[in-house]
Amino acid sequence: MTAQQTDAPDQEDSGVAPASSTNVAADSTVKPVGEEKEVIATGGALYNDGSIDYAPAGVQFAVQSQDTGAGVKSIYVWVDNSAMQTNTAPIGFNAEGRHSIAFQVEDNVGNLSAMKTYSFIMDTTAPEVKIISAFKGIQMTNGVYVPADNKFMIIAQDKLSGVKSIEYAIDGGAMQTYNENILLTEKSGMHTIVYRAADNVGNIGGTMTNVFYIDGTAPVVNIGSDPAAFSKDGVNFISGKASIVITAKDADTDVVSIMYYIDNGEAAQYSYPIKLSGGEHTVKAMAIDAVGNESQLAEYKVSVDASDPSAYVEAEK
Ligand SMILES: [Ca+2]
Ligand SMILES: [Ca+2]
Repeated sequence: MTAQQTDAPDQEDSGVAPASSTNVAADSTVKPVGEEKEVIATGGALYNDGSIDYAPAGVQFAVQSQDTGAGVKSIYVWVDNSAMQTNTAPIGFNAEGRHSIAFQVEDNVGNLSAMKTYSFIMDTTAPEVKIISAFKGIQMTNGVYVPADNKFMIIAQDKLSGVKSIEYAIDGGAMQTYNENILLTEKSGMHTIVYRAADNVGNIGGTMTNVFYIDGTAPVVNIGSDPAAFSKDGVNFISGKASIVITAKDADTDVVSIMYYIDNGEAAQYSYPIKLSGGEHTVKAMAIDAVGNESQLAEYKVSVDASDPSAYVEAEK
C-alpha cells in the first residue's frame, strides 16, 4: 500500500479551476497540531516540548484534507502498526506512549498525496510528587517534629510531558503555586501541608498530605544539688560531699545535650555527678532539644562548706 505515495502527482498540475472540499466537520475547538496542519486534535490540549507533541488521555485526532480540483475522495490512514483503513471518524488512542498516524489523501480522479506521518506521545499519568524536609524530623509518639525555621522542598517528576506546576497549602489555607522552598512561619504544634503536581497535558496528581509538628520551644534547665542545699541568708550551702545536679526537660521533644560551666570555665558536657571544691561557686548550664532549640543559660550560686563542724567541751570552772 505504501507504494501508492510514489504515484501521487503534483496537485498544482491539475489545471482545474480552484475549488476545495474538506471531509472534517468544522469544530471551533480544533487546533493545528505541530507543523502538520493536516492533523488536528480535539478532546484535550496538546503540549509540544520542542521536539514532539504530548497528548492527554481522551484526545482524538482528525486528518484534515483539501483538494483544489476534483475534490477529496478518501483519506487513508495507518494507525500505529495497524493495516490501512479509510478514515471516516476521529482517531482515538488508549495506551500511554508513542503513537503515529500515517495518512494519504486520494482525490476523485485518482491523484494520491504524498504520505505523511504525525507522531505524538500520549501521557496519561500525573507527576509523582514528594515533600522533603530540610531537617530530618524527630519521630515522637504523636508525630514527627521539626524546628520552627524548617524548610520544606516539594519535588515532582513526570516521565513524559514533564511537570508544569506544583501547588501547596498550609494548614487548610488556599492552594498556592510552589516556586521555592517553603519556609515555615508557624508556631509550635501540629501543622499540615497538602500538595499536588500537574503535568503539561493536564494530568493532576492526587493531593498528598504531610502532617508534622513544630517544636519551637527550648528546654527548661534547672540546677540544684543532692542533697538539697541549705539556704541561709540567701546563700545556698552544700557540703563537700554533695553533688551538683542539672536537670532539663523539653515539652515537645527530648533533651539531647546539657552543657555546663563552673565559674566561667570551659564548657563541659554534663554527666552526673558534679563535685565542687570548698568555697563560693557559680554553676551555669544550658540544654539543647532534639530539633536544636537552645535554652537560656541557667545560673546557680552555691557555697560549699567543706569543713567539718567542730565540737568542744568547755571546762566549768
Ligand atoms: Ca505525565
Ligand atoms: Ca523543644
